[in-house]
Amino acid sequence: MRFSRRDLLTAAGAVTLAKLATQSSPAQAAEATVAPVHDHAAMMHPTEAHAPVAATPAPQADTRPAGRTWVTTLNGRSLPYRMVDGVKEFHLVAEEVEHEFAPGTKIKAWGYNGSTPGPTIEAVEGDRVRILVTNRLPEHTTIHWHGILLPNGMDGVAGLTQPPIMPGETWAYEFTLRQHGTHMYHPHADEMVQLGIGMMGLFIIHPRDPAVARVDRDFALILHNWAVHPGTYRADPSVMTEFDLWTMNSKVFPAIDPMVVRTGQRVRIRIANLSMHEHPMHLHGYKFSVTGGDGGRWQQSAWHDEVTALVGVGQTRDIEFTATEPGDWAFHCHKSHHTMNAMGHGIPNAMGVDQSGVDAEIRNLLPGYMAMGERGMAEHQTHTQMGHMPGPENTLPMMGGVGPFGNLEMGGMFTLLKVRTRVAGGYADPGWYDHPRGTQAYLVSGPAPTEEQPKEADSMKGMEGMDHSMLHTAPIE
Ligand SMILES: [Cu+2]
Repeated sequence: MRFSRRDLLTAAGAVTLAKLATQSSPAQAAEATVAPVHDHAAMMHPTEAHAPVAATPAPQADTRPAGRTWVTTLNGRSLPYRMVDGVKEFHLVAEEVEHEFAPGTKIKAWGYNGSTPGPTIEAVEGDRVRILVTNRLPEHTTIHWHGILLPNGMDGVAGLTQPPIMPGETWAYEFTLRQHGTHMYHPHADEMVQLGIGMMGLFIIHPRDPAVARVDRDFALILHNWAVHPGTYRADPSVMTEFDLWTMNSKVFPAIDPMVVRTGQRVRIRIANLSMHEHPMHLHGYKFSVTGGDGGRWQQSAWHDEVTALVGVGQTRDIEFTATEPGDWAFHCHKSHHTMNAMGHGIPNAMGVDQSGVDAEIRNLLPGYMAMGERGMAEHQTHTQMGHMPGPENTLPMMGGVGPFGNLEMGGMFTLLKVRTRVAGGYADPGWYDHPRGTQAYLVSGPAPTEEQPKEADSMKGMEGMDHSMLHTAPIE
């Protein structure tokens, strides 16, 4: 059965009336009577009316057919679609979500279909796609399809190419994909709030011919920054540059999925940046080719070898390499404060300051206080793990990862490329790399004992009963 535009609007009007009938408060009723269903009439698709849309997301099963390498979204998933009259129909629901950056910090964020970032949209060049967007937020929104070539009226800029999508409304965006590459989606309405607190997603368009730009493992992630002030449960959308958390797919190390690959495989990592800072993304152990950006895949003469790819704000970069050298290779932003979690901003610099005696006096006022920072900040993680100097609630330690040889002293934008000669089905995390004999750095000699050495014992004075063995036995998440 086909519906005309008038039928659709009448149906929508009927729904509004039915809702009205069930509402008891006059205020609610008044609000509902101004629901702008008819105001938007001119924005309905002018030629294609389709069946009225139920405000429920598409089926959850993976709908991607075999025959090509689809994207692995770190800590995420791809959005299922259904075929409707030859059109791939996706359904995004903009809504508030419970989000955990890593065990220890949870917030209420805004996202899509229950998560931030929203699920990855994957399609193929030449596809006609229809993306239904239901707004369950307390304010209006839109979605802009960042980098995608489409008719102007599908570009999703509130006030410019469409009225905003009001709470409770479902809108359709429909266009034919004329390119392939790594793209994004995000609101173009109240952006500082909506982007700032988690609304974003990846939109990956694959080449029509699966042999073109083929890889064996294809990873995708979005970089972002968050102002979750210590002890709070919502990101502060008014912050412009001083952020506390730096994330890949809204997670911080050690909660970011590792990228597991087998030796000999061709690997692509698609990096998108919807944060407010540039990120020089650095891969250890390999040089890679930068093969494309949000404008699509570059011709090969434009590729260049790098070990660090700068991903600008609002940009995407694709990097590719063949996995040759096994190991656990770090992949991280090279701005060192972006591999950290919330810090005590504004604390005086204690580097090189002899604090002996001071901490004992402060401890009289603040039991458990320990002076830190004199010889660097690595000791923060140690002290946090030992359970003293607890931070504010709902606040991850500044650094938190633990590896096979102790603390990694990392948080934020840091994860691992795990290359193995054999990998388990489903590319499950293989655990830590077992270094072949003779391929690891080794201890030659230690420091000669000096008068200065007993300092370590001094700084621990008054902290009796702490279990220092935790340093080496802390569980690995
Ligand atoms: Cu960075």
